[in-house]
Amino acid sequence: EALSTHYNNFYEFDTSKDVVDLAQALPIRPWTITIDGMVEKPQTIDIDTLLKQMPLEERLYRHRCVEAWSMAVPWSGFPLKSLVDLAAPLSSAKYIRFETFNNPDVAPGMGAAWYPWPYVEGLTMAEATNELAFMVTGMYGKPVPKQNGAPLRLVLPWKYGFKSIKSINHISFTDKRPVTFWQSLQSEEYGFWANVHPELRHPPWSQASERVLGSDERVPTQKWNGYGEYVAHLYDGLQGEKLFM
Ligand SMILES: Nc1nc2c(c(=O)[nH]1)N[C@H]1C(S)=C(S)[C@@H](COP(=O)(O)O)O[C@H]1N2
Ligand SMILES: [Mo]
Repeated sequence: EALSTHYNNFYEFDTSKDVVDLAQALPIRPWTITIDGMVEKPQTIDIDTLLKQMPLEERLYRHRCVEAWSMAVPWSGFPLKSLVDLAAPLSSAKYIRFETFNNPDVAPGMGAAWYPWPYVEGLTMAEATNELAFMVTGMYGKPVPKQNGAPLRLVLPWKYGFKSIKSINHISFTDKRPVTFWQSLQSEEYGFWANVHPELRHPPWSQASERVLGSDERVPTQKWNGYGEYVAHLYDGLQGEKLFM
């Protein structure tokens, strides 16, 4: 209770409320996504207009959290590559920068000045156009719940879960490597790449094994979260980078 009061004073909202309940305040219609930067077709597009143009499909992916748990999730959505094609990036574009809505009235935690809101993530163009990079609109055969990133989130199954930015409303194509939310907070622990590896991530805790949610099992963690045959080649020539943190 003391801790709860402490956090309530910081955040000025009722932290005893479950995040699932708080998340329901997020309006997800209308919702627009602004696509800009180094593209032939900058645009602000309504989510439903976008979805009509995207090839929707279902995928079952392993999900590996940096806090050493894992699960398999049946997602629905469309390949990020389809959205990249819609934007028609210029050859000068080297990275994509993703940004979340920023509204402390709806998401009171965003009022906390010690976090660099809004949430920002980034990918290289090669990563973004890889067949595994997936834009999610649903899970378990239903629209994705607000607490899980409605109406549009990213899923990158070979990277730690925190790369999977939720509730995206801004996608920029750029020649500068984006500085991600967690990098700007703690660059020693959270890098740009964040690919899953059982041995190489910076401490404080081991990534050698993972707790499988919903069971008492711990299983060994796999490099690239098991997706190496699809993604390992993306990193040829980048061995000098801290690919696994
Ligand atoms: N938009 C947005 N996406 C985000 C985050 C965030 O704060 N905002 N946090 C990331 C981190 S660090 C984690 S651990 C997961 C948390 O998702 P969960 O609450 O569904 O477990 O979302 C990731 N995606
Ligand atoms: Mo996290």
